[in-house]
Amino acid sequence: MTRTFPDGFLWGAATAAHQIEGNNLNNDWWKLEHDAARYGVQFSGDACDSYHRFDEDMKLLADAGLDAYRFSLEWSRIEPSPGKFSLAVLAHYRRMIDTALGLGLTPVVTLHHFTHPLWFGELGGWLGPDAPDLFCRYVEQACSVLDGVEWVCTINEPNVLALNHGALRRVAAGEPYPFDALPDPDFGEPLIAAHRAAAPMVRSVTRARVGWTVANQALVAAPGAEAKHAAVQHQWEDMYLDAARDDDFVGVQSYTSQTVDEHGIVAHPEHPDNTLMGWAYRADALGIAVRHTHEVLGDVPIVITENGIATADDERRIAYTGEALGHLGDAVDDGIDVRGYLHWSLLDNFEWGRWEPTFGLIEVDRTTFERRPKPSLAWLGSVARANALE
Ligand code: GCO
Repeated sequence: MTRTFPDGFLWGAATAAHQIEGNNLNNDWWKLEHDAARYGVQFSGDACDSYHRFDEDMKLLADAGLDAYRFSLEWSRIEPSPGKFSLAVLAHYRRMIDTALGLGLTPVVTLHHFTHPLWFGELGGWLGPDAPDLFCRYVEQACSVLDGVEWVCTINEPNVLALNHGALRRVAAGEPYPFDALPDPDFGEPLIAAHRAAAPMVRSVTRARVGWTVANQALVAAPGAEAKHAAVQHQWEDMYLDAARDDDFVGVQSYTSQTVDEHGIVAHPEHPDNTLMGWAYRADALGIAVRHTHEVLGDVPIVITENGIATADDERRIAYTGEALGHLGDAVDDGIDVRGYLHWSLLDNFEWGRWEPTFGLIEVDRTTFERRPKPSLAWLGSVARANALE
């Protein structure tokens, strides 16, 4: 059976600055990697050296037949100290956008992907009184290089950011790391305020469609746990989806699905099929995530801004992605407005404290930085060229 996707559907892959650029010395993740090294947290170090090799990365993507590239700008490079902006770094990101456009890749630009300049944390981070204004001051400068960009994501996974920062706050208060934490609304609220302030700003000075991207956990209620499920779903993702009501699109990011019982989210049980993240192999999660997002947001167009699998077995990556695209196609056939699919990730990269979970369509030698495309890259490229899945 051949399943065709809508005309103009974007096919691409995604990355994030800190996971691939290398040597982001001035952000909170770099500091955390060093502070938490004794717990086994690994260093991003040179990462994939994509700060210098972005053209090679993009060329591999375009040559394979894909037509979109999602990447992020690094706030700590653009604004190394408060209110002081680096024109050279802004010019670097402009070159990235021009390189993408020159290769026929539609750039999908994320303005914030998990990292903050160190000075932002020193001013109180997202709980600081001026956090949304400080973010907007950076966004205003970032907009100066966005001419010709059609898709902008303000903040990546605000819900995961609220989860991580909420957990770190509890650790700083002397509690053990809360592995079962939900996103902390104290962080969610300023993030929502920042998005609501930044989105119209970006829209007014660019021609981009503007939205943000939400980590969707495809939560499913255990029998009898409907009320708990609704409460967890609200705190996990719906409050962030609600904030996208006036946006031009919403990014859906989906990897796995989890059950909610009367106690909360059920941890993934050990299973030989689990991915290198320890997550259950659930290619159907993408369909659940898209349908739930549509239920909450009605006609707001959807872009799949992340979906993929951490595995050392590339055949498995192809199988997972093919299944996920089948579920996505079903949702599209049911009339849900989906504009594109951006696979996570283009490269094997720094998975936030770990190098082992490999999500990439391309392997990277971390001493020579040589790129070695995997069969999944050519496979996804052939889906993109056909705009169809066999
Ligand atoms: C996130 C980020 C990515 C991750 C990916 C796999 O969702 O956490 O957007 O940076 O690497 O999701 O965990």
